[in-house]
Amino acid sequence: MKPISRRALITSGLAAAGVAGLAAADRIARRHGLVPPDCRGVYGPGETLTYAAHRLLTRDAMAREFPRSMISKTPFANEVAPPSNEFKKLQADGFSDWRLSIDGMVAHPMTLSLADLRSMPTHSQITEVVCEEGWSYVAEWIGTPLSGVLREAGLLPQARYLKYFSIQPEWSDSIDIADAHHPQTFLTLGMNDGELPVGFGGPLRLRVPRQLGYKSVKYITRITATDSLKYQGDYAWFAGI
Ligand SMILES: Nc1nc2c(c(=O)[nH]1)N[C@H]1C(S)=C(S)[C@@H](COP(=O)(O)O)O[C@H]1N2
Ligand SMILES: [Mo]
Repeated sequence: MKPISRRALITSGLAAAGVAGLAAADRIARRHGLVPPDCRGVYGPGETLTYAAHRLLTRDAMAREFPRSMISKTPFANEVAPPSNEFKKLQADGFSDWRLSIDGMVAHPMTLSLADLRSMPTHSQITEVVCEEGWSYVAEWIGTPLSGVLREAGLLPQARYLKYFSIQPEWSDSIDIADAHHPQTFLTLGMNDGELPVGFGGPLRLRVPRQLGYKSVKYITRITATDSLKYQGDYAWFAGI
């Protein structure tokens, strides 16, 4: 056999196996309810395979935590749009009027101030923010695990996703209930032993260290629990790392 035709044979064989594999994976994922909201379209089967594999294999795995000595000296804050007048007014009042509302599929919808959140159990983690553009930094994040807040709100068993909203309207996103309950998913109020700087999402940021940086949305104002989701983002909905 000439090398060229041999290579063609292997390539087409792999391609056929790949397609059969993705289709088979898609069927299995559907049977087990492991289908992400962006399962349609050209990348849909690939997204489904990634999501189903993560949920089956690494659902409870922890994001890597670092020693204090590895905290980045000059963490790189992603550029954000200039703050709105609404944000500036809240900032001028020391964020005393900042509120986080929790609604949707919960037994007790709540509206929490930053003081309310500070009175909840406080934890810290030293984890990495990994941007899809290829840069990252390590910082200490201080806050309260989202799972405790969801317990207080009485998250209903039929809820499958949480949508979360920023004071920057274009930065809403969503996670599944596994990540919502993950012990490292924090409502973050502090960073590196101090307040959470505005550049890094202060006064309130959702840290989702099991996923890429874009899921860690800054300036969180609302979380709503739902059983269905349409996803129209530019990036993959599930960005597990
Ligand atoms: N509200 C809001 N959240 C955001 C962003 C943003 O521009 N606005 N950028 C996202 C992206 S793409 C990344 S990689 C991280 C960057 O985090 P950093 O600014 O702390 O570096 O925040 C994410 N959360
Ligand atoms: Mo990013």
